[in-house]
Amino acid sequence: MLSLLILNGPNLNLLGTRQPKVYGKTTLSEIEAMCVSIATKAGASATCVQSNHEGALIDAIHDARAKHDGIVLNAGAYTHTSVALMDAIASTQIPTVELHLSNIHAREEFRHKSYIAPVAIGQICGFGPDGYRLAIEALVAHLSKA
Ligand code: CA2
Repeated sequence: MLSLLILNGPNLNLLGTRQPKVYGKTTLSEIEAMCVSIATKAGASATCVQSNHEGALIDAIHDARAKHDGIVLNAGAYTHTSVALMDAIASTQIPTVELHLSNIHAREEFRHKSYIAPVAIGQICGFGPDGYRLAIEALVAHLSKA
């Protein structure tokens, strides 16, 4: 059975509690429960991890080499700054889907740059929590082809 890591970065633990106009009212726990259910329906398992720390996210990507077949990554603001996260994905070569709740290309200029995009198999953004479903389905389809 395919094993997926759903990895969420800084501040995403606050989902549903602040800035509902930008990020919606759904909590991270609700999103994680949805991911497990969607992965199960797609014939995969999903492990959900969130950290506010860049190094912990890098460790989770390294650990995924031994445990998971693919990653859905919402790196939060580290998307726009972290060469280290980019290098972690590139060096482990784990198929990774970049995911954002908001449409980063329709927001401030600094959010248009993604260090994750060049090493991801694809990017999904702008669909809110439903983006996690799209990302899981796309990742499972990609891994099933491989
Ligand atoms: O749209 C996304 O998913 C983002 O990755 C979210 C990041 C942002 O820096 C990226 O540009 C796009 C921010 C996550 C902050 O999450 C919060 C949730 C609730 C309240 C405040 C922040």
